[in-house]
Amino acid sequence: MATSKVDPKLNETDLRKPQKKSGDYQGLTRQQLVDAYRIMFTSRRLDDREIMLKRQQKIFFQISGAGHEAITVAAALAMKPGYDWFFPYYRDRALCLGLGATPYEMLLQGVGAADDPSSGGRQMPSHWGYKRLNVVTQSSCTGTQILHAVGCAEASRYLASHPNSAKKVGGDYREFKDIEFHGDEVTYVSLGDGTTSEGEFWEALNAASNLKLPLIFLIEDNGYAISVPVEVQTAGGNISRLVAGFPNFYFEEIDGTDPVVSYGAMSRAVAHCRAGVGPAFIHAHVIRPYAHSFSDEEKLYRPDIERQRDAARDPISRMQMFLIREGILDEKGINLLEKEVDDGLQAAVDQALTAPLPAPETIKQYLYSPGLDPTSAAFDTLAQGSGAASADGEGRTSTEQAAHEKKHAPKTMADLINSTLRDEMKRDERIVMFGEDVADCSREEYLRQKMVKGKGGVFKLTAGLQSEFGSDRVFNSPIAEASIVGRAVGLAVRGLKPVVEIQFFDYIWPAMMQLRNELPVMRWRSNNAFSAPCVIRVAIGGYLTGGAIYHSQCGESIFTHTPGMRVVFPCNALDAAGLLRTAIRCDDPVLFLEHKRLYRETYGRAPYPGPDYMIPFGKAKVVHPGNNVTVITYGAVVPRALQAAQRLDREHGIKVELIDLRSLNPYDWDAIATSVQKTSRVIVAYEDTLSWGYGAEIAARIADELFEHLDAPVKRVAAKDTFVAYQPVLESAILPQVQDLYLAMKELAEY
Ligand SMILES: Cc1ncc(C[n+]2csc(CCOP(=O)(O)OP(=O)(O)O)c2C)c(N)n1
Ligand SMILES: [Mg+2]
Repeated sequence: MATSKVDPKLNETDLRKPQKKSGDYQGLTRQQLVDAYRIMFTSRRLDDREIMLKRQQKIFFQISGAGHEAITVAAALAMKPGYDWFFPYYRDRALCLGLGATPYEMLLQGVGAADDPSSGGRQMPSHWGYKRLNVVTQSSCTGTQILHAVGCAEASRYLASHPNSAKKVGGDYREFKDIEFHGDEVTYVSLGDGTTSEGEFWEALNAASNLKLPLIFLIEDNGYAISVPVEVQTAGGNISRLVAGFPNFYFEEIDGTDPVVSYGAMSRAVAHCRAGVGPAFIHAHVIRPYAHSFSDEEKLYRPDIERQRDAARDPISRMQMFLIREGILDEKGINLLEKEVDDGLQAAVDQALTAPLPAPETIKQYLYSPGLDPTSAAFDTLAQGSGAASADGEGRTSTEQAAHEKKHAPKTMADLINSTLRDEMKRDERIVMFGEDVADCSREEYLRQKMVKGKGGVFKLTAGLQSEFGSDRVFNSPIAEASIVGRAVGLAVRGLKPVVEIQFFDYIWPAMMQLRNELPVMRWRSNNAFSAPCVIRVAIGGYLTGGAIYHSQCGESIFTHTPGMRVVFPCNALDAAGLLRTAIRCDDPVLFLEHKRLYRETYGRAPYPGPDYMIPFGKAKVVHPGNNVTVITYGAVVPRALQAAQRLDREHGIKVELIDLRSLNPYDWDAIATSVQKTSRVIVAYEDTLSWGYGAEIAARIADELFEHLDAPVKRVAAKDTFVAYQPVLESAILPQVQDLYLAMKELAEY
């Protein structure tokens, strides 16, 4: 770990000057040029070898970096592996070779070998990920990586100004998250021309520009996205023209098939970013001499004439001719180099084809942290003051007594979430918080001059945190949900702990790609080389009388259906505090669902449980003991089911065992099974729409594993299969009410 300062001698004008002096090859030595050619040629030949292997069905997919070798090898030469950070895409074979990945390692991914360093046989080839080189695991989704790169660049900035946060600490996720950083490190992200159409690209540009991040965007424009030409993707056909208005950027548009030109541009981009003055955008025009992938037949949409035009710019032959023309290598030298490459590749292929395959028993390995289990006893602590006789006020002065009473007064769920966040931020400098409106006030001077009190969230859950911990730890984000989650992924990959907020569950959907395909998959797909433990807090749910369709949604089962994601859903203040702390300290991504209706409810208030109170995931709570009917539920249905159960007891002496699951993935099967074995009758009740919901899984498992213990059919009580309407009469008819629960319980008890 080291930090270094920005070079004060560098200024904008110097940085922008092209250093073109004939013969100096933009600062590259003759040896570096030969090395560059070796890498480019290796990259192309490796693509050719893989294509052959695919034809022979020895590997199962192929996508090439052909035509992109010059700009990507230039990027490798201009940057530092294991120091800078890389978020490449599938065409970046030459980048990875240039940084130090070997052909053998790449072939291991092709065959899906156990020792494939990128994924252990879990991802397609060309899905790079090399921990030692800071090449971060990537998915197949076009564009998701751009937001990770933004988060990574933000982490660089944050760590430089909070160096102590990088210290290793035992007892929580930090034990498993080593942080290394350098004050002037630069992040690289690449993408194709077609991918610039993704919203995530624009969200990333906006953030990088606004925050002046040390981040290089490399657009590898080969003119096509599979079969769709660039003028269909990009208004006017040229992305450089569209992005030119973003402030703080260093821009260049270049011929990316020329390695020397490419190196010059990449070096200037790196210098701009290292100087800390803002991001860079290199738009490199390249070619795509092969089809999109092995599965694509490009003759269907590209005539020969186009391909011939491209062939004249092929970076491999251009570089070869350049080396000969400049007298750097003669034909003999070229032949020798190429033979060496071919021989090396043959050996690598032979070795990769006999590499051991991953064992089927390992399929679930690394869905979650292997180091820290949030269901374990380490996360089971007592609430402060619990069990002690706190009512005894003897010997206190009246002021002390008032303070004592205030401290021990019951707090709402909103209060205790706020105090948990505060306590954790105090304890752990790696925590950063952002989201829409989470800051007290973005215009800090208003706070400083005490002109305003500050907002701190639309529900005020983060109130006061910016004022206490600073604007680089708690800040507002643009209204861009994908970017909230995507940036969190990038920060978490670097070892920080983002605790971000999605303002309303109803608006989580723009982040769905990140929540489904990135956040919970990082660890599994990289075979534990990377992970992104962070907390996504989401205000969820209805019963608001007037919340309507877009402020009442649930939908938790969509996320419990995603392996790798922890999902918790507390229903009272104490559980919210205990589970949130576990969420923050654990080493997995957690979706933390906060019911809006319960934020300030009288039900479930509790005194402040202290700064270390934790509840392990996967532990249900029996809210009301009974032996006639089991009701399994969570969230805002808990207090409603409790009312129904109490009434049933009062009126009919029927004893309902009410179980609050509290965490939905993992969930407490033992508690369910124990209760069902006792009562033989079970209802699963939840606020979301009935069909295909969380209850379906629980009901199916009960039917499967507890069938012989049942005396009645498994019932569900849930919302009607429609949207939540605005008019309270409709809302009441749609969401499950106390009366619905009461009737279902009674009916089942009498079955
Ligand atoms: C979000 C998403 N949509 C669609 C795809 C399918 N797909 C894979 S590559 C690709 C084209 C990408 O084109 P471009 O960004 O120009 O990169 P190139 O392959 O040309 O280098 C598409 C549509 C995907 N992987 N991800
Ligand atoms: Mg393209």
